[in-house]
Amino acid sequence: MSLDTEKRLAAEAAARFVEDGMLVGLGTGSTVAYLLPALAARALDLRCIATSPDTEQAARELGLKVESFHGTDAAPRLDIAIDGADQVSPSGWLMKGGGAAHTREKVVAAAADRFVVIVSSDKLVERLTPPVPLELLAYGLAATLRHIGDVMLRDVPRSPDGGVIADYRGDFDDPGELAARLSATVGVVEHGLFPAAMVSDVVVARGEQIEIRNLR
Ligand code: DER
Repeated sequence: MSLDTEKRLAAEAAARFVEDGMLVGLGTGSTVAYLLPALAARALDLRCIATSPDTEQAARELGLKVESFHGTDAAPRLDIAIDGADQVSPSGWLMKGGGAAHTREKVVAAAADRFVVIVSSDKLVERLTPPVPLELLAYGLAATLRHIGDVMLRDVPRSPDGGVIADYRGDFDDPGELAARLSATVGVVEHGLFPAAMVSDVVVARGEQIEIRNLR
């Protein structure tokens, strides 16, 4: 069974969590690319919030209704958000941001009543390891890089919000400790460490088997 098939099966299982009338957060990446047609196929009356221009375009092309999440007129909470991850630790901490969308992904996940993570079995790891994706403010970038230490700019376009994408490469044992340090570093807009407390369920496909881990 290929990893792509596992991604599709996990995405299809999570699409079944979505109910008529929901406001749904759509993540970004190759696993979410399988979620979008699975959601569209359910033909429910949904409103969606996209975490990247790519997801927004793909969702609209499938006939899903996508709303803006900018400004004070946007909905303050979502019923559910569904997204992939680069690594999932045994305790449910996530590493995200391989696709550089982690800031918007975290904002959407934090606004959702339920945050469902969909992964192929290769994403389950014994412990999270570097690199840790970062989004940095362009203003004062050199100073921010000096504060962070072992960091490398990623050769990708800026985020849709103008942030500079980089990766922290230092080793770490405790994701909570590193997350707190990065969050406290001036100039760091957001990092790719997502706490287990943010995650409601992890849907893992292993071959044809679907395992749903409920973390709440
Ligand atoms: O970049 C991201 O945060 C993606 O959501 C990533 O975590 C999962 O990407 P994938 O589904 O392409 O593996």
